[in-house]
Amino acid sequence: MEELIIKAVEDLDEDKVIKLANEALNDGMEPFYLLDLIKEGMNRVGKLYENKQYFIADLIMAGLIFKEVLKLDKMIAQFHNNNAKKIGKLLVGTVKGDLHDIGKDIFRGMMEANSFDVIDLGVDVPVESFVQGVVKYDPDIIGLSGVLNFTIETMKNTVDALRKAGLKDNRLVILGGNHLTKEACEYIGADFFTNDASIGVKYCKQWIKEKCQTRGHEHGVANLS
Ligand code: B12
Repeated sequence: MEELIIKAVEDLDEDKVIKLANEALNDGMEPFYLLDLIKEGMNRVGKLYENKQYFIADLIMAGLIFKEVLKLDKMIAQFHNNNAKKIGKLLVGTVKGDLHDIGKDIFRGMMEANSFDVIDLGVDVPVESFVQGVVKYDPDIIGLSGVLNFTIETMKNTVDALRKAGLKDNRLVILGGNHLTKEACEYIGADFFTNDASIGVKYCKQWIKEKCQTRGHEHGVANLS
């Protein structure tokens, strides 16, 4: 089943992907495991694009297929959270010049499902908008998403601007994107990076827990297990 799903994404066969995804979810496959399989299919699409066997229209199609999977009932239910008590606030966006939003949306959905209040600035977000967003919403965590290589510079500019404006202290800056490395994260000056949204969520929950404990208040700590 796993390989069939990955192959259907690679072949950009939307009907087959949706059919197999529904079957897998009904058979009890973990929704986030299904997303990992779709992501693997997207990686193959990316490789075919690099090798000039696929074109930009194929990347667009791959993006559309992923978004359809995210709309499946069982997937939406996974991102749904009835818990009114919020444990922290995230400001997230895809940095300037980059229009890829699927990874950001997955991270956002997982954070919402884990009781975070989320402000999503969208894609192609200029440095100034992140700075203004932090002033306006006072988030605990700032999430920068990007998959294109040059976003390392844009992310660095964003973190530099936050520091310059005195807005970085006591906030976590977390980066997400396939191209990121430990070296890139250090260069950018962020606190953490990942190419796996669920690892990012775990890190944020732990960070918030420690922040709450250090400050000695009970804000949402009970929900953090
Ligand atoms: C679909 C797609 C598109 C779609 C995007 C649709 C959309 N709405 O997002 C469209 C058609 C718009 C597109 C355009 C382009 N694309 Co494109 N695209 C892809 C593709 C196939 C899949 C991307 C994707 O959604 N992956 C699935 C998600 C789930 O993975 P992800 O983004 O990494 O996110 C995960 C983690 O990184 C993390 N995460 C993500 N964000 C965040 C944020 C935080 C805070 C945290 C904690 C975690 C986190 O969580 C996610 C889930 O685990 C990739 C191939 C690939 N290997 O990924 C190429 C790829 C990213 N694209 C590429 C290129 C070159 C382009 C174009 C420049 C092509 C062109 N010539 O025009 C344009 C750029 C447009 C622009 N300015 O942004 C290259 C990038 C190379 C590079 N590293 O610089 C890739 C790698 C293809 C390739 N192998 O060449 N693309």
